[in-house]
Amino acid sequence: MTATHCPYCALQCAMTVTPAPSPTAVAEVAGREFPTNRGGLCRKGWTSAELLVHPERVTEPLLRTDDGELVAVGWDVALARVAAEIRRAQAEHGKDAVGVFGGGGLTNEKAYLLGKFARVALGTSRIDYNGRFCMSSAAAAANRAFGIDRGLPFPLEDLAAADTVLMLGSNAADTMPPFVQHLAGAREAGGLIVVDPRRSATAALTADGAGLHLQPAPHTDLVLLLGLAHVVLAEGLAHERYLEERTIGLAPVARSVAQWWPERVQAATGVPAPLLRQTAHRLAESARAGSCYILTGRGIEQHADGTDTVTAAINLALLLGLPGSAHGGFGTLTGQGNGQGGREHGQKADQLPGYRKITDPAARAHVARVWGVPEASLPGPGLPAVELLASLGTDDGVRCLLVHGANVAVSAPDAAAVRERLRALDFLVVCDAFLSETAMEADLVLPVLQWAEEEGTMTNLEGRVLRRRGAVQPPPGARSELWIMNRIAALLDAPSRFPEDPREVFEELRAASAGGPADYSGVTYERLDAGEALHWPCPQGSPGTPRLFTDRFAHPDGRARMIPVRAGAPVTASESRPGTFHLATGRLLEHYQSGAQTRRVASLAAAQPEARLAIHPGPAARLGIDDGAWVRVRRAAEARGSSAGLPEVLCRAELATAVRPDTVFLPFHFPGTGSANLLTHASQDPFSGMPEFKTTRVVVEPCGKEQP
Ligand SMILES: Nc1nc2c(c(=O)[nH]1)N[C@H]1C(S)=C(S)[C@@H](COP(=O)(O)OP(=O)(O)OC[C@H]3O[C@@H](n4cnc5c(=O)[nH]c(N)nc54)[C@H](O)[C@@H]3O)O[C@H]1N2
Ligand SMILES: Nc1nc2c(c(=O)[nH]1)N[C@H]1C(S)=C(S)[C@@H](COP(=O)(O)OP(=O)(O)OC[C@H]3O[C@@H](n4cnc5c(=O)[nH]c(N)nc54)[C@H](O)[C@@H]3O)O[C@H]1N2
Ligand code: SF4
Ligand SMILES: [Mo]
Repeated sequence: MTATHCPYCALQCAMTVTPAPSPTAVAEVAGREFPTNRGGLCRKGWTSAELLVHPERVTEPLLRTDDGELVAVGWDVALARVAAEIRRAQAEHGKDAVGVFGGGGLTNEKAYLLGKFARVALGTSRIDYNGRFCMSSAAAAANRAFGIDRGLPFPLEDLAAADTVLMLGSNAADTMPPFVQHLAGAREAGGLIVVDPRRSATAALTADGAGLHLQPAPHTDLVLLLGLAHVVLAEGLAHERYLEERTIGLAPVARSVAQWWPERVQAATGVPAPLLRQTAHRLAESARAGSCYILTGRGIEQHADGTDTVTAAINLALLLGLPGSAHGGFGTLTGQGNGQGGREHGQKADQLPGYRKITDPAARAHVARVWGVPEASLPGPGLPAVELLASLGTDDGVRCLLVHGANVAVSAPDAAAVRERLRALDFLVVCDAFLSETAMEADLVLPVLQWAEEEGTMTNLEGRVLRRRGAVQPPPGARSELWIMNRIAALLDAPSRFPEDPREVFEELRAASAGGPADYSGVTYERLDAGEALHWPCPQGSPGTPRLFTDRFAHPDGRARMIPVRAGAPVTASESRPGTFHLATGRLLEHYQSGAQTRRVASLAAAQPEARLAIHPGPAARLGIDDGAWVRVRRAAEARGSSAGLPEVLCRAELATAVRPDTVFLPFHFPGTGSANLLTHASQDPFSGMPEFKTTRVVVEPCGKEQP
């Protein structure tokens, strides 16, 4: 029996894995006592070991033949081919013709080595990762307000004291089920307030006096938050001493919210003015006399103005005196298993290890010293994910791409265009344990280890570093990604070291991160194995930092920045044309992300076999759409003209009063004609590079009972 953590989300529930007597049988998983999950697991965690011995697992390198088939080849052939393709692309088109796309599910060791591999072995600036689609808006907002970005700057257990928790665009009841335990106090006190256009499972937790559900039109949260700030200021509810002592920038923020009185906010969002006032008063009362937390999720972040929306949420929290105080706080619920650590160690286009900036000369000098390479040899910042993907196969773009831990063919915005770009590459290498939809496009698939077969560390949503441990033997043909990078670096005659032992990589990561914002130099495998709870920053000899901001924020003057933000174009909550809706996308409890993993787990696939468009019974009846009928969904902008050849979604409808009459909801876990990202578009947040995932104007048409 080995103590480790779940492979999937950022809650990183603690579990034990007990190998089965036969190597082809499924290992046994059980929940383990830990402060975040308290022994609980969700259905994905319970079934996670099934994938270790899944018949569809890739166990040999697969190379595409001239006939388009993927055939098994030996590792020597596979790696020699990768090195040859890298050399060829770079000889013909320059260093930046080779790109790397990483993932927020990689261990810290793999994420760190991947960033080093790109900059040192490949000499390319073109590296980014799927976390760009996840936490980037929240990260950008936290960095500019607090000077540092750690999703939760406090341990989850602190929520036990809360009598009010405002959850903005997070459906944790489905996306992190064991997290719901931490809301017990707030629900008992009637103070769980959920902002979601949908009556999500989390919004339903507010029933029976447990709290309030605010149901704004999609993409109107910025106005809603400006309105809450307006009430707090106009009704004298702000924490004046805190603002005076710990922040700068109140005056311009106060001016910017003056125009958003509750009745005007009601007109823009659909949230009744009295409910807005009640919410502001509740937050302020518990900030003063109880304990109040504000948490954000992807619902308010995955927008083209996501950074500004999170900034508005931070401004509200600062007005109430919450961040860093003993009576509450502000935080963001990180998503992927190592979403936090994955954004600290250098797989992001603009970063070096330790959450350092690649443009900062001191940071470059430090990291170059640790790596033993000249500072001038380190490339500058690359392109954020959307732009990186758009550059694939273009004349001056990336010609050869290596993918580690992402399934962009399903999960990137405007997925049909992304697939075209993948096909335009000269050579695509995908490291995965399964033939994901992206791997299906590859010229070469390299089979990698899964979570229970490797050692390493993960950093959970609280910034706490955890040990991932090998519990079962991997299949003979699969290799660790550290080994793969080591071998390719050797074939390329790369300078510096690319250790294949995770512990050695971690030792180097400690040195590279030392002195940076995310300082891991005091974290060791020994301390973690001894059960110490280490939250970064954790310099040498430090006990770690479970709570940030208790005395100061991370800006040089110690103060948080209040930054005025404005709502964009006027937003209307009403359905403008029959059949036209806001499309909101998101998650189901049973499936994880692109579904490459969970669609292969029989019990999860049986519970949610296909994409279904949730639509309110009112508009459905007007359009003649019955429950279970097939519908065609197109982007509204394109539905007006001729749409021949343009992407569209075909899937079944599911009548649901949980969605607003002006909104439809589609999960993004499915490929093929039900793939939500055929409809999303790649317009980006200017600060974070986050695409607009959460709202697209679409037209829905019935197509009858039979599959068209
Ligand atoms: N089951 C499951 N769990 C997961 C994952 C998974 O794929 N499946 N993925 C993990 C990852 S990487 C992440 S990032 C997290 C994500 O966790 P969440 O942020 O909880 O997940 P989402 O379902 O993307 O979005 C949350 C809610 O946002 C709402 N929403 C949509 N548009 C808007 C809007 O304009 N305003 C507001 N206020 N809300 C809106 C949706 O209705 C949805 O209920 O989950 C993690 N856990
Ligand atoms: N419309 C819409 N689109 C979205 C979102 C949304 O809410 N709406 N959410 C976005 C968010 S928040 C996220 S995080 C992204 C996630 O999007 P994806 O990148 O698609 O995430 P996964 O499905 O987790 O893909 C991970 C892949 O890596 C493999 N894998 C797992 N572990 C490892 C490993 O250690 N090494 C390697 N090499 N491979 C591994 C898995 O088998 C899988 O194929 O999707 C984004 N896309
Ligand atoms: S909540 Fe997240 S970490 Fe916990 S069992 Fe489910 S998927 Fe795994
Ligand atoms: Mo995510």
